[in-house]
Amino acid sequence: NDIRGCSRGSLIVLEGLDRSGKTSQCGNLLAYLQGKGFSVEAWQFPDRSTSVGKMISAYLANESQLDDRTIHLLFSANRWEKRALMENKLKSGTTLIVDRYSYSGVAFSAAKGLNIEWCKAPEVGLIAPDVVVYLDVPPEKAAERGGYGLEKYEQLDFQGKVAEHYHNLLDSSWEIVDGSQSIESVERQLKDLAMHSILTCQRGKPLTNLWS
Ligand code: FDM
Repeated sequence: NDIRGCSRGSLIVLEGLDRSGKTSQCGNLLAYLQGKGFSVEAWQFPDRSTSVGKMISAYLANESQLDDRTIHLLFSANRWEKRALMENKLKSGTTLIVDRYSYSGVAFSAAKGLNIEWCKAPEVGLIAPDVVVYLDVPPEKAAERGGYGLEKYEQLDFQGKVAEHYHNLLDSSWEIVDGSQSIESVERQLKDLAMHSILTCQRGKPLTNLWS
């Protein structure tokens, strides 16, 4: 069993409130890792390109109404429809930088008042991230950054509830990065965390499933 021959990629997830800077940091990290010669892709959830993703997108744009549990399960299904591809990519050595994952799923639905265990259940069996980076920005500060757009969840009081639920989900696989620092400083910490995770996976860390 030649570790070099079958070394796998790392599953790196970025989480945070809307306007926490996640999406631009994912882009920066992608460019950095590509520059280092790694096989790497940037993904995001929801993946709006699939038919489930289009239903989610219409919901977020307030073009359709769905019951809270229905939309929760669609977000989850949107991850399930990508699970096999995700596993193949990781096993073939590609690192994935993923903008939002199951933690968004739980934090946003729990913020509406749904039971947390109920919210976690459909996520069980998805691939567990190797590292979850939480870009920590106070909701008030996130709201100041150019303001929120018109999507469903982009309101200060709701984002405050989401932040509380994110904090309840924190465990030892999370790395909290203070998103109020300069972009460069956040970027530097992300690079270090990503490199560390990639090396750990190359050395044979096994893939595991949520919810662990
Ligand atoms: N969102 C995202 C959820 O409510 N559940 C989920 O499972 C995911 C992945 O969808 F407000 C919310 C979070 C955000 C919205 O996300 C769209 P982007 O990152 O703005 O596309």
